[in-house]
Amino acid sequence: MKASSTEAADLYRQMLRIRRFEEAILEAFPRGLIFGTTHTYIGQEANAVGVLSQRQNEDIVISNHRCHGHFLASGGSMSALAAEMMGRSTGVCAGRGGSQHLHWDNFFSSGILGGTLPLAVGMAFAQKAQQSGQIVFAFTGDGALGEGVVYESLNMASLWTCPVLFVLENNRYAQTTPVEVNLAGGIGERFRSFGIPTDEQDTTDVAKIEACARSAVDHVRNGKGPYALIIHTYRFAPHSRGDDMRDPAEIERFRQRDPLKIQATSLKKSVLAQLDVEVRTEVEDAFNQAETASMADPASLTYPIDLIR
Ligand SMILES: Cc1ncc(C[n+]2csc(CCOP(=O)(O)OP(=O)(O)O)c2C)c(N)n1
Ligand SMILES: [Mg+2]
Repeated sequence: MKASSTEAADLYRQMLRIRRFEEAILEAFPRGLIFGTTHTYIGQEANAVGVLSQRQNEDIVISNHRCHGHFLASGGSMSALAAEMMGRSTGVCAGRGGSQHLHWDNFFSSGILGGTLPLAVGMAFAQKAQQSGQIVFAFTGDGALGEGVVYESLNMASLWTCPVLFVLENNRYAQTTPVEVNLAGGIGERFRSFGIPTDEQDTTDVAKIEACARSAVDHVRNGKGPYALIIHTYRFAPHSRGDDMRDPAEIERFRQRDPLKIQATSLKKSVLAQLDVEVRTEVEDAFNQAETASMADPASLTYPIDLIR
């Protein structure tokens, strides 16, 4: 089924929002505006946007350290995300979580590699028990496949027919380690050995990812149990901010399949120009709002300690 021009433009707009937001984050760092570290989603935008186009309002999304794209594609507020990273009281978690630790509505992220999968499976099991009809989208990277807890989670997800879609974003590196150096066998086999069906795609075409996500989500939503969508992708920016040991020629080669460039080919120049202005304005406004907000109140951090006492 071919997307209408409005749908095609919306997919592009959502990817552009993530791209421009992440670029602004990288620019804000040297200005001393951001606390902690950050992992940008530049180059991987088609995954979040394509997959989460199939999300229904009450569905749950669980993400990892590279979570900004997933958050924005889930409908999260751009200004609250910028504020969170600047430690402001108006941030997603009132400025206490930073780049990696977000909780808003049914969106959760954590920087503990692999640790998000048992959470995802537990939440999916709860949805099944409550017959809520909600499903869980669990985004994870290739590097997390080195964590043992991932396999306990896959086992339980399959055994208990949990409504969870695993989205494995293989950007071919875990920090600076190429996937070939730390992963024996294949990625798909790891899921299939637990009886979890897979779809494996090497693409940055958002329309294609959306179509694959549609069948994957159909499977999960219809009570058939977990499913894994494995997407071979690439990040254009460093792992976090400056740690890049990849061959520049390799990065350049992958830039030829920039998801934004691919999607732009199906849109008119006038539409692209209009979206460019709209998104630039949105990002500028988001950063201005965040920058002028009050800092997080350190006193609010004592809340969990009081609870223990
Ligand atoms: C349990 C744990 N070990 C180590 C780290 C440090 N760490 C942060 S990101 C990362 C690599 C992640 O690689 P991958 O899962 O492929 O995600 P990508 O960064 O490529 O998106 C590591 C080792 C961590 N956050 N958590
Ligand atoms: Mg990776």
